[in-house]
Amino acid sequence: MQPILTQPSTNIVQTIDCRGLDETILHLFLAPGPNPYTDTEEFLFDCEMRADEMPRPVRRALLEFQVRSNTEGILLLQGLPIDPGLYYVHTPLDAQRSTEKTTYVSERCLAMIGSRLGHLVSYIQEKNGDLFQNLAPVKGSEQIQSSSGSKSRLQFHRETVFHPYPPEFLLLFCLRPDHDRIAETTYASISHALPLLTPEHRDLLFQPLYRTGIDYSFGNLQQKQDSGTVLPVLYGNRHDPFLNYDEDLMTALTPEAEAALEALKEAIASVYRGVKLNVGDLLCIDNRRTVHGRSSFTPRYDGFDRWLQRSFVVRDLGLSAVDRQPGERIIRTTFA
Ligand SMILES: O=C(O)CCC(=O)C(=O)O
Ligand SMILES: [Fe+2]
Repeated sequence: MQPILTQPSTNIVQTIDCRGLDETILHLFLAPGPNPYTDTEEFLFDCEMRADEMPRPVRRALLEFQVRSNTEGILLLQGLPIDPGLYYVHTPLDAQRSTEKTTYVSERCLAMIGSRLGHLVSYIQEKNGDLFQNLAPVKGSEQIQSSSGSKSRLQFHRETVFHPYPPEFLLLFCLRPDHDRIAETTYASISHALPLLTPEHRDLLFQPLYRTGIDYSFGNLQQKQDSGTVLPVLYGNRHDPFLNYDEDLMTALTPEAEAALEALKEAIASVYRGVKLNVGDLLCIDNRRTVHGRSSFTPRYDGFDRWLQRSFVVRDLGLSAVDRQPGERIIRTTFA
C-alpha cells in the first residue's frame, strides 16, 4: 500500500547563505581551470585547493556536517555562483552531458563543496561513470522510479543501498527549477522517524531480515524488487542509527519483519519534509541518516525543464580501490 503523503511540515533546514560573497571568493568558483571531463584528477585537486580559501564559516559548517551531521541529515548552500550564460543553455533532453555548456562553474561548486566532505566518486552504471551527472526529465520516462522520471513521485531511498561502496554523501546542485516551481526534493531522517517506531519494530529492523533490490539502472534487467543482498534496515548506534532503506526496492523476509518495514514507511511518510531547489542551491544529503526522493512535477520538454547536477562523495577512497582502476574515480563493481 502506498502511504498517503501529507503536506511536508515546515522546513528547518540548516542553510548557508552564499549570496553576497565578495569578489575574491566569487573568483574561486568562477575563474577558469582544468577541464573536469578530460583532466579530471587535476580538476579535483584544483577545486580542493580553491575550497581551502572559502570563507571560514562555510568551511566550519561543512566540517561539522561531515563529522557530526545534524538531525535533518541535510545541509543547504543557497545562492552559489552559476555558469555565466546558463540562462540560455538548454536542459539536456536526454539527461546526458550538455554539449552547450562549455564552462564548468556548477561542476566546480560540486567538487569544491564535495572536497570538504570527502572524495567524489562515480559508478560505471550511472551515466557512464560521469562524476557530475545531469538529472532532468526524459520523455517517455515520466512514470519511472529514477531521476529521469517526473509525473510520479520518486519514492524514498538511500542512494545505492544495494552497493558494497555506497556514497556517504550525495550532492544536488540546481541549475534550473521546474517551470511550475512545484518540484521538491523530499527527505526524511532516521532521527525523526525513529521515535515513531515501537521497540519491537526497532529490534526487527536491526536484524538482517531485509532484501534490497539492485537499481534498474545497475543491471537489474528483470526489474526484480528483491534481487540484492540481505541486510538490516537499521545499523550502528541503537539510539542514533544509520539506515538502509529503499521504499521501492526493499522486501522483508518474514511477516513480522514486513510489519516493521511498513511501520518505518509510515513513520517516514509522516516526518518527511521537502525543499524546492532554486538556481545556485546546492543540497548536501547525509546518505546514511537521511533518505530522499522527489515530488511529482510536469515537464514540458522545451529545453528549459528542471535540471540538476549530482555528485557522490565517499569518506575513504581505499574501500572501493579493489573495484577501481588506479588513478580513476569510477567504481566498476558488476551486478548480475
Ligand atoms: O530530483 C531530485 O530532487 C532528487 C533526485 C534523486 O533522488 C537523485 O538524484 O538521487
Ligand atoms: Fe536519489
